[in-house]
Amino acid sequence: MATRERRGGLAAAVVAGVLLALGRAAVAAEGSAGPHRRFEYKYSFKGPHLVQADGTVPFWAHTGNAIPSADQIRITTSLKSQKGSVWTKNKSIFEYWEVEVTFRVTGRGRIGADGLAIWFTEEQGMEGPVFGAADRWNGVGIFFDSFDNDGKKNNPGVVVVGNDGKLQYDHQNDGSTQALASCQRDFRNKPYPVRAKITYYQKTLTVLINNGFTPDKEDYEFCAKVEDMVLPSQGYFGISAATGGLADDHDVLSFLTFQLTEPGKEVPTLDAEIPEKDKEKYQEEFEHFQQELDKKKEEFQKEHPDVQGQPADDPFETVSDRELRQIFEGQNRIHLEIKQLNRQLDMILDEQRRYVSVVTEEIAKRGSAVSGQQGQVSQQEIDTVVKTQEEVIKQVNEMKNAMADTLRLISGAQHPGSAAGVYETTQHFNDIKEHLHVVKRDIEQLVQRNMPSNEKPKCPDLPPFPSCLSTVHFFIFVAVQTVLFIAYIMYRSQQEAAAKKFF
Ligand SMILES: [Ca+2]
Ligand SMILES: [Ca+2]
Repeated sequence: MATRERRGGLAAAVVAGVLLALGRAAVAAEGSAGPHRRFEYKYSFKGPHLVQADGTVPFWAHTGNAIPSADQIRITTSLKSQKGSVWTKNKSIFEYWEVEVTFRVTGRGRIGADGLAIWFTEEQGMEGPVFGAADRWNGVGIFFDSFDNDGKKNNPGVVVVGNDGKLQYDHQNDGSTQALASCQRDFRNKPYPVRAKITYYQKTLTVLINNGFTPDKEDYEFCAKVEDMVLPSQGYFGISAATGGLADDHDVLSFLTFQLTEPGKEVPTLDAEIPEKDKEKYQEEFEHFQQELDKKKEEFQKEHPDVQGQPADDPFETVSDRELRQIFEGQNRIHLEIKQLNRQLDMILDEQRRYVSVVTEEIAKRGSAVSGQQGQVSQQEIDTVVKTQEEVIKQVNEMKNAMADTLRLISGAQHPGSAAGVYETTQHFNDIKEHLHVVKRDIEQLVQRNMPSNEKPKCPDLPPFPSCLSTVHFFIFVAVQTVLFIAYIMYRSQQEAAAKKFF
């Protein structure tokens, strides 16, 4: 009982240790690499009160067919040849940034057009031929291209195109000749809004896409990455869309911008902007407040001596407290990971279910559309299949028999004293018997030859043979044969014994 408890304790300690290590690793990873991220409300929009009374969006300018409403901006409606765009009114003044754009591209057609573009450019590209925005831009455009202009069956897709202000967009090839990176994603008609997270940090542009299959906002997948990318240090954020002969609704639900700063290069906070004099005043006030609070605390403790040492008052955590907290955090992380895996599994299952239903439908359709002739063909096919199967079974049976024979032989070899051995011994006996018979016959013949044909054999009367064979000779011969035989048998049994050692 005691050992079991100790073992249980040991296991718990090991688990705790692993979790602790995980927690520490996570904390370390978080602390070292991540940039400082600050929300920039002047470069963002989001519902539910997106539009002002005069129909404009604060800090944003919209053009073309774009229609802002309370909870989204419809950049184009699903009508032919529409163009629209929305741009920040001010240039950003930060080097690195991250934008999270939530949008929906919906249309009744199996194919839609033209697509949607997210921009960071030196100038606002208010109107033009590139997804509703101006060509020859200086900066980067991330294009969600619905329509397959070059017929390579790679749309809808996401393409990143950089431009220094001189390049003309290769519309006929879906920008594939100019793409810095791309990925194929179907972003049209999804159950939940599609999300794009575009990060420009340390000269690397990364595009992550949330496919809109789940309501989980953080369910991003990697799409594209461009390294050593030089973008204008200041620029406008924008989003544009266009329709052609085919048309989709292009709705943007939110555009959130964050400023990214490298660790150690944090932006001057409000602290630095406060004048030194005010700062001193605030500091004084704060200290005064602190003293008051301490006094009150002491008074309270005097009045209630039984309520002592509340943990909330303790600003330091003990080693065990910290470890417990880290274990808790590690567990939370594991829990989240498991949840994510579960979600991915659900998605895969969902896809599979859809494939199965599509295949079933297809089969059903074919079954109903096809005439009896096709039915005969399928009957023939079934017959062929049955025949092949019978053939296979026959061959398998043959193989089985051959296998059984082989097995029998092997077992015979493994037990040489049994059937095969007995058979061989009998054969030898017979051989010897035959030999003996032959010898006997020869002797008889010899005897007869040495006798005169007319005389009756009178064995005792005959003078002793000077010939080659006498009775003594005969017996010696038989004795030699017997000795040889016994020797053979002994040799054989020895060999068997030796062979058995190997089995
Ligand atoms: Ca296209
Ligand atoms: Ca294409």
